[in-house]
Amino acid sequence: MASLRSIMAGMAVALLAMSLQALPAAAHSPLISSSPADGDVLAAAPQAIEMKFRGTARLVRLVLTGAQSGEVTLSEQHLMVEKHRHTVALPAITADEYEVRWRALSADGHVVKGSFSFIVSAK
Ligand SMILES: [Cu+2]
Repeated sequence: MASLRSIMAGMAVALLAMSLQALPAAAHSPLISSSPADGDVLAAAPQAIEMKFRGTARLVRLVLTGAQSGEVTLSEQHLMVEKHRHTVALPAITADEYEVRWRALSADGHVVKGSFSFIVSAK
């Protein structure tokens, strides 16, 4: 039969595991998904970039760079708006390999950042 001490130790481990899982979820707003997604190869240029965060987040920086075409100038309307799902309209972009580098503020003020890439293939 399990001793009281080992039951208590087991409960402590379970509680610790739960708190470790719960903390980042409550604290940060990581990116859950994007469209285009990382590694996507598209037959046509996307008209927007969509980014979905776990919680709400404010985009503070989003840079779209084409390997051949260079940095794409974007409107700044999407910046500093607190949302769960951000849609950033794009101008017409050419066939190229693109990287999106972004930085955002979680609702708790913590910074989250990352990058993803996609390809717009030539017709
Ligand atoms: Cu946080």
